[in-house]
Amino acid sequence: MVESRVLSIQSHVVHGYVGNKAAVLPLQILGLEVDFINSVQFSNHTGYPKFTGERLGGDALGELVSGLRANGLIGYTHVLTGYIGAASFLRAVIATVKAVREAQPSAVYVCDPVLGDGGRLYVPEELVDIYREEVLPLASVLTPNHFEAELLTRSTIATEDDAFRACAALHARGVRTIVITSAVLRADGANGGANGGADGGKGGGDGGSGDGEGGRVITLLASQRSAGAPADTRYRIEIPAIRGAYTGTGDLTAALILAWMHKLRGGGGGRESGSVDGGGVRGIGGDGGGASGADDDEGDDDLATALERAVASVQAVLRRTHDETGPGSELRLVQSIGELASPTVTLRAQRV
Ligand code: PLP
Ligand code: PXL
Repeated sequence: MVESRVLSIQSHVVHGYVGNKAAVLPLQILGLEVDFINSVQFSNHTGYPKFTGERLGGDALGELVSGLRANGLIGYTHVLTGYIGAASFLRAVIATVKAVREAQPSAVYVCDPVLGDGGRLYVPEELVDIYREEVLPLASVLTPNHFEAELLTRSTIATEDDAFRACAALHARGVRTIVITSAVLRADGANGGANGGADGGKGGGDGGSGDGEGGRVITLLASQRSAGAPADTRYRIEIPAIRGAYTGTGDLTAALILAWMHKLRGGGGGRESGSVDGGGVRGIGGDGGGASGADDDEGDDDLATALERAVASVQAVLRRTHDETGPGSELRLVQSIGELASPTVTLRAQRV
């Protein structure tokens, strides 16, 4: 295969698993070569009562990139970015993506546009417009959550139709693949009703059957636009929520989507990624490839399979974290290496 070289620009935390601490190990486990720049070095994530540490400035990022470029080391096949806390740093990231593309025009940029969640912004508001105007035209793959998709499209998303309308608007800005990682949708209309089947399936501690997560479903929606194709390819995965707030989930999800899209090629602008990794990747997870019950056989099935495997690993990590440590704890990443390497797919992507 074309060997992957990922440049991951994300947070480092001494304790815990967010940013690069959540992304690098899974990428490496899946066989991707990853160079990482730590955009901050904090004692722990910012959800704790206290955190200490330092941020990398935009100029310092530029300096590292100039060193890489001077040695001919900037030809990355992928760039991955997550939480960015300041406009000056975001602008340096934009310059970095452009520098990588100069050396490697086909480089795939996977952008998790971290802005906020549940109606609350946790970056300066000026970042929203920079993402919208300057980052979207560069991004190959975008992984917003529900709120971020709304912010980036200045729309309200209540239904699946709304969500795909937002995806269309993002495609129009130049993004080929959009994965809304955690939409919470009004269950009216055509789908939704079928959720019950996704048997929350967690034995563990809290005796389920009450309300709470009992039937709560998070919906992952994906839309891919290919040049010349008559319509966008759209998928839905309904995911039973696991109780608790697990910081770093989005970072892990984006890294796994990058890795599996690469390993299965197909998505993300992979115009020239010649072949799949050795090692019989298709066999992993035991499904010999008959991806996801989609009724036709477009190459885009690779996206469905990539999403299924990413979700399977994330679910396994969250379930283990929930069962072993209770809600709100750090991801049990190291303990989940098996499920990261060989996800067992149970939740299938439905073609929409
Ligand atoms: N929660 C669950 C249970 C998931 O499976 C996923 C992604 O697969 C997420 C959350 C991702 O959510 P976010 O991107 O908002 O962190
Ligand atoms: O998971 C996103 C993230 C990244 N980086 C830092 C964080 C968080 C979430 O809290 O604190 C430093």
